Amino acid sequence: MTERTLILVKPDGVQRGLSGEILRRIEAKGYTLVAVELRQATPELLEQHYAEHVGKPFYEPLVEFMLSGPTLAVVAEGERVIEGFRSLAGATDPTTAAPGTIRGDLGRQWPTKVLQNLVHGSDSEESAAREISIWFPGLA
Ligand code: IDP
Ligand code: MG
Repeated sequence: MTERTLILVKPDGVQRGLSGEILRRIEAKGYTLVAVELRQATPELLEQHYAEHVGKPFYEPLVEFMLSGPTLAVVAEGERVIEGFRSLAGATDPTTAAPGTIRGDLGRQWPTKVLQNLVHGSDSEESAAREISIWFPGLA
């Protein structure tokens, strides 16, 4: 099967009306949308999704931020899409993310404890399989 990744337009992106622009960039790059669904996250789902960050200083602010509004959950497909979407997204810190990337072009620092950086993308094949099964159990 062709590689798949889990992408989230986080609540800041949805609230700012950037869902369409972000989907446009994924499609313009040539990846295929397999699933797109507007969802309200729950604390239980986020604890699974962000398992690697539980206990870190930014974990509680991260969960609060991710609960602040709906998230657009996306599965995209294509050769090397995991690496390719991370490249489209740019670095974690939106202030220094390269121009041309989603975070670099559309994101900035806000006076919040957690970095609001518009998107999530799986970082490995293992994470992608795990995260797709969390957000879209029917696709796994
Ligand atoms: P990633 O989203 O680029 O993969 P991760 O290290 O997996 O970055 O962190 C998950 C999310 O937690 C980030 O996207 C960002 O919203 C937030 N975050 C990560 N590191 C920090 C930090 O040092 N301070 C505040 N928020 C952070
Ligand atoms: Mg990550």
